[in-house]
Amino acid sequence: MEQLVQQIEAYKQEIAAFEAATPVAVEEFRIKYLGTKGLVKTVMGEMKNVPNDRKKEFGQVLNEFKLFAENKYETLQNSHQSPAASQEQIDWSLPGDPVAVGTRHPLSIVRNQIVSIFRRLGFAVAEGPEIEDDWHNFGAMNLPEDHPARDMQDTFYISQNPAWLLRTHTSSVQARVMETEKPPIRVICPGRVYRNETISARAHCFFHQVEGLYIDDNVSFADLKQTLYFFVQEMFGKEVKVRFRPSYFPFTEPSAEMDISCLICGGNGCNICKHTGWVEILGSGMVHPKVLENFDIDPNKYTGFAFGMGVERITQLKFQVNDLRLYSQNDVRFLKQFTGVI
Ligand code: 2NL
Repeated sequence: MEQLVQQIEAYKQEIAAFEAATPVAVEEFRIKYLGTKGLVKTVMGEMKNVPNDRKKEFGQVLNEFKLFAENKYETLQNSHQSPAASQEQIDWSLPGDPVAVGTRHPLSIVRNQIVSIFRRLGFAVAEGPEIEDDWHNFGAMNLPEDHPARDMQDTFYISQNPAWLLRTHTSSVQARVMETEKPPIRVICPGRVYRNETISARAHCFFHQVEGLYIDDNVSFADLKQTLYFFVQEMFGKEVKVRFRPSYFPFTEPSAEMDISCLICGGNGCNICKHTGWVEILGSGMVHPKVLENFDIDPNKYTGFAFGMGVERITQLKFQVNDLRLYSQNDVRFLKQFTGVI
């Protein structure tokens, strides 16, 4: 028994001196001392050879030995769990996980292009609320009380308070600009607008507009034509032809709609231009004197032109999107086609 105790003491010294440079060495320690065939188990097996009256005393020695080995094992393990040690396990040469980058929505692409063309001409960008009152959306724009656009059938009114509505055009934003600023005014207003329409390939209950307004002394219809002609050339190319047709809007007088030569068939006639060779892209006109007066802008001193275009329409012509519903369905097969387009 004395010999056994001496042997255990020697093992303890061996354990105390044990050093592990790698996690593999730590595991070797566990197998050698604490494994099922390890030294601690072997020494414990000696208990049966110890005389009964000394079993208690030897039991204590064994317990202490076991604890000593276990503590050492824990210390070795901890020394290999430090951040420095765990970093050794990372293979820095492995390829990274791919990160999926989204694509810009076609309407955002085209809206940004429109905005950047007008910014180059000195137009500032203005935005405003989508929930409006009757005055900013209709009244200030010279829409009479009995105009069909004011009808419950055509406009979304807020049910809790019918004095509020969802704007039907971004003219309401220009109204707010005229309310707070003096001429010269030169702004474009991009934004979402709402109309109570049954959803189909050609109609939707919301769509996007860019409207423009330029008020100063001596602003003429020639300025309107040249500004919009420049826009078309920048947007669709130098070879595109334009024409203006007389039209009517309550907020402009005179009013004109602008057509461009069909991009699809080059003017020879196709489905898009209904075999006319021309497609309509925007409405415009000289700001109605009543609209100017609504904001205390003297129509004898100042004149202005305004225009409005649908972003969906311009996008349809640029990218041949022929169903309005595609814009809001968020089908990735559609959206992915604009990968890489800025
Ligand atoms: C269209 C036609 C138009 C305007 C919008 C406007 C704004 C003010 C004063 C006068 Cl503040 N007019 N906007 C003028 C003519 C036409 O839009 O077909 N839009 C899609």
